[in-house]
Amino acid sequence: MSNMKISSFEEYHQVYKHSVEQPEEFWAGIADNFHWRKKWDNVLSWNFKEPNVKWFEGAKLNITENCLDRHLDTLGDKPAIIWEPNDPTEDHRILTYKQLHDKVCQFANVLKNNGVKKGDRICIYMPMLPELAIAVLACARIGAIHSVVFGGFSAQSIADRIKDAECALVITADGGFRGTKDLPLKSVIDDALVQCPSVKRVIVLTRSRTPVSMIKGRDVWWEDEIKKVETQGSPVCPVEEMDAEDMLFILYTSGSTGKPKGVVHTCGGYMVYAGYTFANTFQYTPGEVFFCTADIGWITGHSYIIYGPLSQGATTLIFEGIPTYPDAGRFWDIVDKFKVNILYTAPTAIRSLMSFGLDPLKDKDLSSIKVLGSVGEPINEEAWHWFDDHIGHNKAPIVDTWWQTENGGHMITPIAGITPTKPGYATLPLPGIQPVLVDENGKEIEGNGVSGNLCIKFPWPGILRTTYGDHERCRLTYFATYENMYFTGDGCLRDEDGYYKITGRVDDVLNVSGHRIGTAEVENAINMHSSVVESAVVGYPHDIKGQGVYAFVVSPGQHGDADLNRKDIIMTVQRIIGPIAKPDKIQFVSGLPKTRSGKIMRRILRKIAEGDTANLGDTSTLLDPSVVEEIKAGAL
Ligand code: 7RM
Repeated sequence: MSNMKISSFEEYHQVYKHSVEQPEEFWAGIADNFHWRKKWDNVLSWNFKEPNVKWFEGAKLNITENCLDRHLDTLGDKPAIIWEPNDPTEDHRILTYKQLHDKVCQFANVLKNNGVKKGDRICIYMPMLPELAIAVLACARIGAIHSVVFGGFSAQSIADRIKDAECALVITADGGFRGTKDLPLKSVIDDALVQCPSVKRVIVLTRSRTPVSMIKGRDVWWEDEIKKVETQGSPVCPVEEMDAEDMLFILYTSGSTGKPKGVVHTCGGYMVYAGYTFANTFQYTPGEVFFCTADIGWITGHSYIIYGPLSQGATTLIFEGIPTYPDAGRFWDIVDKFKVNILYTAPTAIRSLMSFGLDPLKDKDLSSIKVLGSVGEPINEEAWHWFDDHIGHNKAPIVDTWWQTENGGHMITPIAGITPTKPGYATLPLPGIQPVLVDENGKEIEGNGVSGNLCIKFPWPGILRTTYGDHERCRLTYFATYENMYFTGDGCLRDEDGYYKITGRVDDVLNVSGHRIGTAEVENAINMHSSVVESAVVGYPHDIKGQGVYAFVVSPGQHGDADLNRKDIIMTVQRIIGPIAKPDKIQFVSGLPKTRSGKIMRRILRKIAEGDTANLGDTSTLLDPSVVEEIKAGAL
């Protein structure tokens, strides 16, 4: 399994060169580190025009055989999952590889008993429990396609995702705990399902034992279903033999239009890429404890809580709660308690914890930490240094990993202890990844000390294959802007040494606390409020969240005062999308700055939201330049 790991900077250069000159040979060598029921006939066939990308065609595998079965002989009694509850006084749980294997088999049999077949889509809406990982792996084991929806999404968002994928079954829990909050998960699902006739069955795990309605013929308890398969005898569930290019999962993500896209990953390529990047970036060695603080509802959780670590026989830590509960020392308590060796978190969490000062670090033993990781958004230098000084004690390399839902795994990142780090920089591409910077005309910008739009010019095994149910949308979003390239939507700088620094999105996508949110999505939600005529949403720099959501809203027929109307609009966004998209600032305006052709000039609104009203640039093409003065005067 460790044949994939690069062990020196010199080797990095050699391997990188090989990966560009002989990509098929390179990736076949990586793929040889996994268990295939049948090897591939062809490593790669591709064109970015349609697009049509196929990795390891003809190969047969099951990702859970790679994550579970193949480790049983050597690691059966070693911990696969360590689970830490929200409430520190509740007991933690440890599942060995053997126990996890048995539980996945059991629940896979539950799914089969409930009529689930290969290719069916299953929506999972659960708290951060081992059972969430079990549900995901059970789907993968029988060839069902999981679509995990993050717990912070509303009933409406869940319904949209269930309908888009035509899910047949939902897996949820009665409720969940996060900090001081009780999340009413089943109740949210009940609201969503009013709109979803495709769902015939809901499996409900007990966690919070908040009262829930259980509809006869539709809703069943997880524990009852487990009892049924237990009485049926054998806990084994043979794996479904999957084609490398069969779908593994759908994960919805925001883009510049109003409707989230269902990013599709397939079995073979995704497995290879999640495992390869996990092993290399973090330089994981057997026995280490790996703690990724992301939620399994995001791609980071899919690749670096579940599939990456388990495919490499690692011990992965799942934390149910939040960094600040019961206090801002919680992460450090967990590191201390389980002797965490690798901690992978987000800049927004680091900035939030920084704001509590060094008190929460007192008496916490962080000496187990060997590697630190950052993901989700650009990390500012102040946060980078705080992480380095106070958490890593200047001894743990920080891997600033740049990648996207669509990429499946790390793309541009330091390799811990092997390649150099640089504060604020994702640094160098992993072997197999060919980044390019392009100008507005799609011309490649060569040399160093340059910046442009970041594209990737050659496929890698973890690239998305399509957007569910709408291949044309996949082509238009990622492959049509620049010919023969995958367009990331990110701006990027390549410094004099050839190191990459991601500067942020160049499209209408915000990154709020590491969550991707489309401005059009938020505008649609705001516009659903009865008093609103139109709105424009932009991002502004926010000390903790990275970006905050600033909404300019035309709302003539208000009920009550402006403050109440603001709260009504926020409630509307919470209902339509979920709490993660709530505007931080709402400014009521009498009109939006538009060009004569009716296009909103967001550039001007962005400047005003940033507080940079001194140089708004050319406003002469505006239909009514006077609205700009009004908006400037009322800026929040
Ligand atoms: C993993 C994840 C993707 C977007 C991406 C970037 C931003 C992610 C970094 C980063 C700077 C990083 N997937 N982003 N990681 N920007 N440095 N290390 O977050 O699909 O949810 O978001 O996040 O803009 O395009 S995602």
